[in-house]
Amino acid sequence: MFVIRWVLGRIILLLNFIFAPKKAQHSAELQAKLDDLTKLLQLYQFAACPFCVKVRREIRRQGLNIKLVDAKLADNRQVLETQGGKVKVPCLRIEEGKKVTWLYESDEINRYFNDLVLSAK
Ligand SMILES: N[C@@H](CCC(=O)N[C@@H](CS)C(=O)NCC(=O)O)C(=O)O
Repeated sequence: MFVIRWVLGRIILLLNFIFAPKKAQHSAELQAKLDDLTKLLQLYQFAACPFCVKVRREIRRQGLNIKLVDAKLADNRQVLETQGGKVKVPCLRIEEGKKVTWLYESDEINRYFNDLVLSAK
């Protein structure tokens, strides 16, 4: 089972590499605005998880710079579990002032990024 999952994971990564979406090119002004809006966001993820790949592709498509956190690492995994509530990826950590929100579900995260880019334009 582990071997099958490992092989499938490598295939996903290879296909993602070959068919990488085009990264959006924004004006310097818009990019600076987006970088400011996203500087406190962190995406907890696994490299070869298909749902994480889906979100990373959207990040690239939207031309965003989001910090990726490897949830396979024990320390990060524990933070995700204790603060987010469950070990499920992708999960977006959103820090706004003193408030921290943990957003699960790839579709929700992609919608969040979409809305963020629209609001910055
Ligand atoms: N519906 C979720 C599916 C996420 C999902 O199943 N992620 C898997 C990794 S590919 C996971 O975190 N599994 C660990 C677990 O469920 O404990 C999404 O679209 O984000």
